[in-house]
Amino acid sequence: MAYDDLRDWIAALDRAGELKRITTEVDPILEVAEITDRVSKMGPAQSPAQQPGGPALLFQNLKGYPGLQILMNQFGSPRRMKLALEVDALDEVSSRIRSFMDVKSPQGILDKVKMLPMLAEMGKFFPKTVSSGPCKQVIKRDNFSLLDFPILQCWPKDGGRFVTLPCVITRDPKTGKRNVGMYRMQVYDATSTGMHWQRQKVAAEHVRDHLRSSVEGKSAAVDLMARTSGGSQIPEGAMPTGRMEVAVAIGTDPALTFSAIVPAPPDIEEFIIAGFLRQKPVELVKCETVDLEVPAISEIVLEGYVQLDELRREGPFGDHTGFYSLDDLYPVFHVTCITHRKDPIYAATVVGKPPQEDAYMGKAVERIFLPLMKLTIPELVDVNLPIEGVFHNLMIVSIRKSYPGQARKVMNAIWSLGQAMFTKCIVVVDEDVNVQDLADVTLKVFNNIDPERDIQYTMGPVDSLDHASRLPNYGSKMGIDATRKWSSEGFARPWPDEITMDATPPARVDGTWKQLAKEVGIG
Ligand SMILES: Cc1cc2nc3c(=O)[nH]c(=O)nc-3n(C[C@H](O)[C@H](O)[C@H](O)COP(=O)(O)O)c2cc1C
Ligand SMILES: [Mn+2]
Repeated sequence: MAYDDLRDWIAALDRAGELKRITTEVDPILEVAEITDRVSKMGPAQSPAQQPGGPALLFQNLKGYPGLQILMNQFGSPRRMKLALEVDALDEVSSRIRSFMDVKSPQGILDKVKMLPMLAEMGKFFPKTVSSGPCKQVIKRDNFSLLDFPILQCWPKDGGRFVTLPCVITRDPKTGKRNVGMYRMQVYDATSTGMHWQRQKVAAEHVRDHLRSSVEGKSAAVDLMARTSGGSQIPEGAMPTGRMEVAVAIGTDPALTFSAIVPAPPDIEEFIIAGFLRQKPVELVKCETVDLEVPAISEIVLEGYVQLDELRREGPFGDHTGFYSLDDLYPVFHVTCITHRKDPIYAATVVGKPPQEDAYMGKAVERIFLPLMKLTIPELVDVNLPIEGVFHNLMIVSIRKSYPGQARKVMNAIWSLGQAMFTKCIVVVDEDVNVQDLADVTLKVFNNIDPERDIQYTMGPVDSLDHASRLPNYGSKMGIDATRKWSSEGFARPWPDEITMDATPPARVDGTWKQLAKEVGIG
């Protein structure tokens, strides 16, 4: 049963004992983030009854914002992430994806009949446009202000207040397809914000497509791209003018919010992904002032545009790397209309030193994408993105190795696979290593490598949040081939056996273990 909207989801969290209401007065400036950070770092040690992540928090008494509420930490634990996607295990989502990928060409009428339920289910993925919805309860075409909402400042050195959980909707000018991406927005004033889509993200490409189509000829387009590398470079020379429309939905059902962070191929609309996850179509309504659609159930909708020739300093911002991301140049979002529900609930998150809420969102992506990664990397067995590796710094993968050099082939495949291109360090192990067990990984990897031989460096795009790369967005990456080396890979020495006790003595020891344990003092 899909969650209808944010309120339905809040009610479900409440029923599951996963929500706490905070009625003490709290300031959206620094305090909400501080409280949420403390709660999100609560773990079994602090509260044995609790799982890691602490509860979701509904702040009901906000300094300066009477009557408004903020929802924080909604995805902030393994259990809530599963609840959000309505599964008992995240692997259920991967199995559903696999079942759609496993479709064979039907051999006869019976096979075709068997496919019908699947086709019927697919019908639920596609969004529906409806004539109106709760997000239109209040429509403000003028006299609106972003400052009417309890937008957070999270960290002391942040450049200001940031919208931290927005679903940013843009349209591909070539195909007309819509994209939903989560890109933070720094509030500049009542009607404008920054738009932090990083250079390699889909909405940034939409901007570039508008720019490309504003010049004549391919060489002019090549020249324009070189001059306007977005983000970190000030464009040299005259820029084409024009606008790109943008709509932002804040506070939706959890499947939709989650779909905005999913690293989907650019041509797949996140509305379809959300429909797949919730098994019910996303309902969309037309915007008032731009040619875009937004989820009808959104708590708050911001409509507006970015100017193609305008960039402004954005940041710094305390980021999920545990460091402030440096300020840089990004487009400016100009708001033309705000619509919202009555007494809107503002949904936000805080990112900073892990673990925080985004860790569990990232872990869900890791599980859900494994079968999709296996499509292009069939030898892949398992993947672990350790939380402290902040997703783009470290990926550990196990493979079923069957030919020389295969670990390096896998690294290169990962570096060319969507947003996995950002991975700064890839560790490849054999399938007998459990990548989820960092102790096992550490033991095997560092025993098994000859660093000079087994480390592969490459250059390419890196995450915009990487503060160590020699240039913004461009730097080096490293892969460690920690698989066992074969003679066909030039390894001429014998390979030692791993230590395991054979069966006979342990069986004898097992038999007398009770007595032995007493003598050792552990029984
Ligand atoms: C809480 C949170 C905040 C994020 N903020 C940004 C951001 O400011 N800029 C950005 O480019 N990506 C950000 N991301 C990652 C993107 O949402 C993610 O890469 C997504 O796949 C982008 O969608 P797209 O592939 O449609 O561009 C954030 C993710 C999360 C979970
Ligand atoms: Mn996308």
